[in-house]
Amino acid sequence: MADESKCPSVRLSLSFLKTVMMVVLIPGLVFGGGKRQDARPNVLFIMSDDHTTQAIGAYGSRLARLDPTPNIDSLAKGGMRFDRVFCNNSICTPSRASIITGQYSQANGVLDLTGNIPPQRQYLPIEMRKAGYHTAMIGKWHLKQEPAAFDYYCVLPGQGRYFNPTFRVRGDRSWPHNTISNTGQHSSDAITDISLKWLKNRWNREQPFFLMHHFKAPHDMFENAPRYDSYFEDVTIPEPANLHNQPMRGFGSVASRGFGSGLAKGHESWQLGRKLGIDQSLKNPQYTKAVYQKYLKRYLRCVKGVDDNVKRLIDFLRSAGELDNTVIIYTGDQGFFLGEHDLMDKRWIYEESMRMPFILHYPKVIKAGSTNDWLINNTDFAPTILHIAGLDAPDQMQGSSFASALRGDPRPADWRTATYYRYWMHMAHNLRVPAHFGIRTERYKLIFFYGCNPSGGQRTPVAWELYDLKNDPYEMQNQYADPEYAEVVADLKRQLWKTRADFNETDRNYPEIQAIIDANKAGGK
Ligand SMILES: [Ca+2]
Repeated sequence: MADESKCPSVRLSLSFLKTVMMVVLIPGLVFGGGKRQDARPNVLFIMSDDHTTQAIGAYGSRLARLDPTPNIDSLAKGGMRFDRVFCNNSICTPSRASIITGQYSQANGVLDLTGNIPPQRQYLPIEMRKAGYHTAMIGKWHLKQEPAAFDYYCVLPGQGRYFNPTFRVRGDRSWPHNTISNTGQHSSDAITDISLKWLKNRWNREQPFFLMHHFKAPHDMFENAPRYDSYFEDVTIPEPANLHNQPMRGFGSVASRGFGSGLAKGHESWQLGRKLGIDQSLKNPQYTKAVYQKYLKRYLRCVKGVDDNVKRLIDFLRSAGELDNTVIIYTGDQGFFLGEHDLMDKRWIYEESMRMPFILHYPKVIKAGSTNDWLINNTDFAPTILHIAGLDAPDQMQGSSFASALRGDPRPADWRTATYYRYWMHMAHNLRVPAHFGIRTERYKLIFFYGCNPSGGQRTPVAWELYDLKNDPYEMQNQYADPEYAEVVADLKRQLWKTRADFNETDRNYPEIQAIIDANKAGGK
């Protein structure tokens, strides 16, 4: 059992006082106005795991009519909903690494689930703490090494458990051997209890807080708290238009069509239906429908548990008189497929997986109910949070602050026109997603499937894909070979190679992949 009292105390230092002065001196963006001596706002960063925009009411998808997230929606209603926020690598550990470091995968070294971020490179909490914020990391961490850059941490080991979760904390022994357990609790309730306890008893109120509150839910396999067992029991969950008879001919390419794992019989390398206990004698479409209903209900019950616990955090801040002094961010670590294209899970560059929910509540600065459509990615989160705290991002961060958007400022003239994406884990985990990279602009998405591991190994077909998101928001028609799009393709390729060079995301360290790129740079299927 750990002794939590061993957390290092936080010292008010000269550099902290200097930073308070800087807030007043940095022109253009002054947040704050709380009662304490340090007027900067608290930052509550709430992140769930695999909570996708389709399952958030405020994003207005087919599921919005089920009202799955009234409390998260209330943050959007009183704040700003960001509509074009994307991860650059749609899987847990790499996305979290980009958020903590403000860097793309190759710069922070976390290409896949085996990566880690040591304390000296946990740049976001390092900077926030240095600037006098009281920092805490509570919930799912998934970056393997000790979150030692935070004043306080209480984190799940790896994925953690849905029920009776164990947490790693600071204590007498070395990381990761100090643990506490929350017997009899669901992880969403336990994580929120710990955050509330920290806010009530451990937060030094002379300092603004920076709390990263990370739910485990709704990561698969979804297990909800028993109080939600009957939630949506008698409801038929609306299906996406592209659930059945997928993948259709226009979708994808030889490199992607039929890959991945889905819900339909015959497209389930991950055996989702079997794992959900679906009657194996059923045939499509009844089989697909049965898998879908069970998959979605289990997912949405976990989402409900997240949303109810978000309310507990909001209620506490209100009762403590801190709601107006707190920037509340709600996001998920990536998107997720809920049957679209007959796909499950994430990993793909396609919209449902690449897009992140991002809602920011701060009524002192944001006009209630506003929206934003800048092309933002998860390397921008750290620079933005630092900006809100009155700080410049350190040079090694590759993302850019979008904090000026909160005031409704126009998009800066030099803002990115394309956001980069790369998925490395070729054909992993019986989910059979081939490795690929690409860019998304406001209107288009260009994808290159290179079809191998960093060191070669198993090969799958190589191909390019192009989607025109203005005319085809659900990415049903690959336009790469259409001569009408030839100029668009040429322009996107120029942007792709430039973006890769700008962020040191080239493949010069991976000769097997570079050879495939060189052979297919101009053409491809
Ligand atoms: Ca995740």
